[in-house]
Formats: sequence, structure tokens, C-alpha cells
Amino acid sequence: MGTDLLKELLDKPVGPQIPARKTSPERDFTRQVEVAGDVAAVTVRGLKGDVNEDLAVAHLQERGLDPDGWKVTGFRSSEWTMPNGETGLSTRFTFVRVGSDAGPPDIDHLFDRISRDTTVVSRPTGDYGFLVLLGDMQFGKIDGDGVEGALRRTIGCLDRASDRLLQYSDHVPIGHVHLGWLGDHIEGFASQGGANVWRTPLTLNEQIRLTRRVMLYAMELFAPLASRVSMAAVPGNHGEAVRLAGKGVTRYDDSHDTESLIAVADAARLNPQAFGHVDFYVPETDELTVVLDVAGTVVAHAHGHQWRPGKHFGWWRGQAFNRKSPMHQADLLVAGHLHHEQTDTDGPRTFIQPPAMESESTWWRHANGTTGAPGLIIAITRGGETNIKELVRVE
Ligand SMILES: [Mn+2]
Repeated sequence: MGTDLLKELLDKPVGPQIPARKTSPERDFTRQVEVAGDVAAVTVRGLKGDVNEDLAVAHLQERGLDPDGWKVTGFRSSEWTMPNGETGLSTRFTFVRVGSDAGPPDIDHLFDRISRDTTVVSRPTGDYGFLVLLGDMQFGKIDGDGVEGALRRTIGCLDRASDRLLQYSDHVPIGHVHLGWLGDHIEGFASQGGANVWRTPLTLNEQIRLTRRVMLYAMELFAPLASRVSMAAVPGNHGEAVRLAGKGVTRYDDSHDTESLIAVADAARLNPQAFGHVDFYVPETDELTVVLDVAGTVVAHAHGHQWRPGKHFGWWRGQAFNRKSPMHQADLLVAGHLHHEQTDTDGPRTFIQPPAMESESTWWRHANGTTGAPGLIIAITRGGETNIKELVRVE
């Protein structure tokens, strides 16, 4: 009787039962093949000794894909104890189509670019500034097309931005190219009190390494293209260097997002002929913003975790009320964080927020249905006016 009462009082209106699907080897999740464009992933589950790359290739072939047309770019494994006591292994192999430009850029190719002679006799001059605004790569995050996608997209967007710079230069004299790295360049393990760990297959150092090398790539790409080149980075919430039990326990400027740029600045110093005209900026000690003149426009950089969504001008007004803050002089506020493109104006003041670089936030899609529209924003500025703004995207 006591059990019945408990059952009655615990009862709840659950949905009708869906009959279990008949199991079959095909569906029993001993293997899974996913193909999206030029990227394929094969997950193989089984006894530890049986799970290997050959098996993954065989599954590709069973699905009608030519195994010679694909190459493995990485894998990720986990082990568990099976009901019979033996060790099971689940491994996800990632493939890219041979000859496609999918996947992380070939490191030799990157190296060629970085080591090539970037010294030019004369770099373009002019009183216009060209802004490249990007952030929220969150390298390491598993969502959507993962780190491979975010990396490919970031490099692709930087390349396209440099193409657009050359096209704009036919119309306006651009003498200053400035890149704003607007935070959350790594996924890190600080977000959500560390609950993002499982969904973050790269180590912290791997995430930082990618960030540093992407910044290095951007420096090498843009350095020959203007007589003045600058890069600024600000700390995002994901880049916080130390958090304990979900609480930040370090100085505000202690960030992997900015330290990566400091490392690139150190590298640049080794070759003043190629990079002596490139300047680097991160926030001062215990600060979160960088305010910088670009072609007569005072550009303030911040990460948007400092204000509630949509309250960028309220936050800016507050900062500007402080006589000691350079924010009262800012013409343009640029910020990452909210993962979607937004531009806004209030009188002469302008706000620009580039989208993220990830293809989607899976959590967001489940909650709201939509994926991302990743990319970066380029803009042309002079004398406080930033009237040309363009979204740059690659698939
Ligand atoms: Mn953020």
C-alpha cells in the first residue's frame, strides 16, 4: 500500500510509449558514417583490438565512398568496460576529401607563407583606415563542423578580407590596416564552470597554439599591404586564464586571448624589416579594453560580456562618464561575444559586432532553432566616420 501511494504521488503525465526500434547490426551503433561536404566522420565501436583505421575506411567503402578519395586527418577515442568485462573502444575518425581545401590548413603551406620574404620596398600609404574585426572562434569547441570548420573559415575569411582590401584600395587610399581580435579566440575550460570540457576535444595549449598561429598568419598576410598595420586583442570570458569553482580569480588582463597576440608581437620583433611597421595592443594591467586611433577614428575594443545583450550604448555611456577613461573619446565601439552580426548607431557613435566563426552553437540551435551565420566584418574609416561596413563570409 505504501508503495502504491508513493507511485501515485510520483505519477506524472508522460508521453505515449514509442515501441523500441528492432535492433540490427546496421543500426546498433557499432558504426556510424556522417558526411558533410568534403568532411566525413566515421565512428566505430567494438572490442578494443578490433577498432582501427582500416575498419573506418571499410565503412566508408560500404557507404559507396571511394576510400582513395579520402584521407584521415584525426581521430578521437574513448574506452569503456563492456558488460562482459572486456574493454570496448569507440573511435571517431575524421576524413577530408583528397584535393579539397577542407580541414585544417596544411602546416607546410602555412610555413611557406610565413617564411617567405615579406619585405617590400614601399607599402601603400593613404589617410583611410581598413578595419578587420573578428572574434569568437572558440577554437576547440565540438559544435557544428568543429575546430576544423572554425579554423578553415577563419583563414578563409582573412584571405578574402585581404582580397577586398586590394579592391577597396582602387577607390580609396588606405594607409592603415587594423585587425581587432575581439575575444573568445579559444573555447577554454572556464566557461559554464568547466561544464564544456567533454565538448572540447582540443587541449588548452592546442587551442592557444591555433590562436597564436592564426594571428601570425594574419600578420604575415596584411603586413605588406599598408604602411601602418596594427593588431589589438581584448580578453573574452572564454579566454580567462584562471577560474576556480566558476569564479574568476586573476587580474582582468590575464587572458589567453591577449597573450596569444603578445607572443606574435615577440615573433614580429625578430624581423623588423618585414614587421617593424606592425604595432600590437592589448589592455593595460587589470584593464579589459583597448582604445586606439585608426585614420582619425577613435576605435574602442571590448568583449561584450561586459554588458547585457543590446546594452552596448548604455555601457559605453557609463564608461565615458569616467573622466579618466578614453572611452569618452571613442567614435566606434567594436566587440565580440554575441555571435551574430550587429551594427548600431547613436548620433555619430557607431557600434559594430562581428558574428562568431563557429558554424553553430548546438545549445543555441536546440533552444532557438537557428544556426550561426559565421564571418568577420571589414570596414573603412576616416576622421571618426565608419560608413562602409561589409560582412565577409566563406562556406
Ligand atoms: Mn564571449
